[in-house]
Amino acid sequence: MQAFGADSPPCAYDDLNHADLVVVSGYNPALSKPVLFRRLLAAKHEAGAKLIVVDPRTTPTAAKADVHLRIAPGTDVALHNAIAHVLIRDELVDEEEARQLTRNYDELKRHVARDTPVRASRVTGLPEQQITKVARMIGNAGAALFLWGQGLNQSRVGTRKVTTLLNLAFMTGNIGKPGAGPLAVAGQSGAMALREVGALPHLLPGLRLVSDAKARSDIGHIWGVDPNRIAPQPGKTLPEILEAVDQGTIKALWIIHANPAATFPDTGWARSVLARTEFLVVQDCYHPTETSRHAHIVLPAAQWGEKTGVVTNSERGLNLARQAVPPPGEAKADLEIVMEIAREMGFDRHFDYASTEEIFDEYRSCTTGRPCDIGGVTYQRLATDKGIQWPVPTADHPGTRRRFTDRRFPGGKLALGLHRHEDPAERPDQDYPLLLITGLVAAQFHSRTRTGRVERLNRAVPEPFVEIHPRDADELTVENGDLVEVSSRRGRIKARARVTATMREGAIFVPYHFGDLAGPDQAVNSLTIRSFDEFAHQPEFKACAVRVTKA
Ligand SMILES: Nc1nc2c(c(=O)[nH]1)N[C@H]1C(S)=C(S)[C@@H](COP(=O)(O)OP(=O)(O)OC[C@H]3O[C@@H](n4cnc5c(=O)[nH]c(N)nc54)[C@H](O)[C@@H]3O)O[C@H]1N2
Ligand SMILES: Nc1nc2c(c(=O)[nH]1)N[C@H]1C(S)=C(S)[C@@H](COP(=O)(O)OP(=O)(O)OC[C@H]3O[C@@H](n4cnc5c(=O)[nH]c(N)nc54)[C@H](O)[C@@H]3O)O[C@H]1N2
Ligand SMILES: [Mo]
Repeated sequence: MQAFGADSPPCAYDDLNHADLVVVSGYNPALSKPVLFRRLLAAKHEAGAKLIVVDPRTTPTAAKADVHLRIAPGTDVALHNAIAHVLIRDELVDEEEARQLTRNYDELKRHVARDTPVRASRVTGLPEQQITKVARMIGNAGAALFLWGQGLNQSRVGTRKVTTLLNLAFMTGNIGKPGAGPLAVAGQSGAMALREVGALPHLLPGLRLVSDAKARSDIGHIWGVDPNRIAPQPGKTLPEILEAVDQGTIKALWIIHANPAATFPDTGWARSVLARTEFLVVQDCYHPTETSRHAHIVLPAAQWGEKTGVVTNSERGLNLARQAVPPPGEAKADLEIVMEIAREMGFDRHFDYASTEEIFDEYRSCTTGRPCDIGGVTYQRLATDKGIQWPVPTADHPGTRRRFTDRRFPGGKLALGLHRHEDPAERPDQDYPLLLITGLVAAQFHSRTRTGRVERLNRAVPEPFVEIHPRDADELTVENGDLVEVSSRRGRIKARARVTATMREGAIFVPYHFGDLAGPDQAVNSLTIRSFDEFAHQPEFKACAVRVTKA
């Protein structure tokens, strides 16, 4: 929103097949998005695209890179600014184009004037020649595609990391043409849809802002409710909700489809808050979960194969997912549960839908004239037009592969992010000398409510492990396979050491999937810190100070 003036995903997966250069930053799709990654490797093989990976670890993704920047955790803004510096210094920017595309190119030029690779090298730990080389690869690419993941987002400066990465695409004209631009791949299949339908605290359906009076009036009209009853101020984000429960201003909490007692940072705190909630309802497909354990009422929910609905993927493509099997026992689709409760509360008139198709059709009418206009999409059409990409305003519209080919943006011109590097909230010190990176493994999904039940997956990764560099391990006299204790100012876990040179010195990696139901001393998020991005409220899951000792 800061860069484009609105939530505006420009690219398509197809761009992978047209790029000369793909920059992957803080993202490990070899494990987290294997289908996409196979497509990336195939494109690399067929079209000879080069791959740059920025990651503190030599992940399976980084192992396939032409250039791997093994960056010091949390220092991406310094790297991005130095790359911008070299692009300008080496005259790799078409300045006329950059001024046409962006509103503040000359300000950026001044902003990065002193951000030489030598200076950035001291912050990022990267050789200055490598920074220069990568900048030249970006500057000389015919079409460069930028992909990133939680290594950028999950930081107290996550928005800054991302917008300074976008700078590199915008100043080199890598937008609105095949093979070029920022392709943000969402973590979960419905993440894009959450934004479109308004299921974030600051949004209404059709990518509208609750703070916009016209938006409230439009949506109030469609819903048949008085627009004055739609709150003009954004709702609370998850960290703010838990804070409010802690302070007693929220007394009742209804959690649908989340397990924060395992996945929120500093879970010792989160758990104690949830345990003290005056009235806690948890709606989940499984029980107990780390969260449902604290519930006064558990509502059994159907999961994805047991219900019908539309999902939107990261390239704005819509797919109809049809029910494959009936839900077991008393379980019902979330939607049905929500509607039943709404009716009990007296909102019968507003919740009398007979099918998800009826709801989809109402939602379509919310998108008229909006960037995500899907007026031309019906359940019937989705049976054949699989993955059709919005906007699709009319029935005869073919869908939109990539946006901004006319280079007209929601905010007029693109905005470049002018930011400085700032350290993570916690730095290594004498007591806690190592930096903890958490992330995923291929064999487990999130808090393991599902993958934890699959024997083969559990055999692959049965418990947390700690990746540690041989020199750090030596100093601690820790050997491969040793049981170690990892502790932070907030908690501690026990885990097996994996001594490996794929890890950066001074940092360790622990997969985050394990909560306190996995076993004693396994709740990985008991270590992480409640530090959040200033705009997006993403937790800083990739950097907190820890100590490792032999258990
Ligand atoms: N198997 C499996 N697949 C999944 C999921 C799962 O749980 N299991 N979850 C899904 C979801 S919801 C999501 S959001 C995605 C997440 O997918 P990814 O974003 O690919 O996964 P992560 O492991 O969180 O982080 C990516 C990388 O960021 C690196 N990193 C850490 N700190 C920094 C830094 O400061 N700078 C840079 N440049 N890199 C850094 C880490 O070393 C890590 O390799 O995966 C999705 N896919
Ligand atoms: N340390 C650390 N922590 C992290 C991360 C990290 O990289 N490091 N990654 C973060 C990221 S990117 C994410 S996305 C979060 C994920 O965090 P969560 O969303 O809290 O994790 P899940 O385990 O997916 O929890 C979803 C719950 O919903 C249930 N469920 C599944 N399908 C349905 C359904 O259709 N209806 C209902 N009602 N329930 C359902 C599942 O059984 C599960 O209990 O974790 C975050 N936590
Ligand atoms: Mo995620």
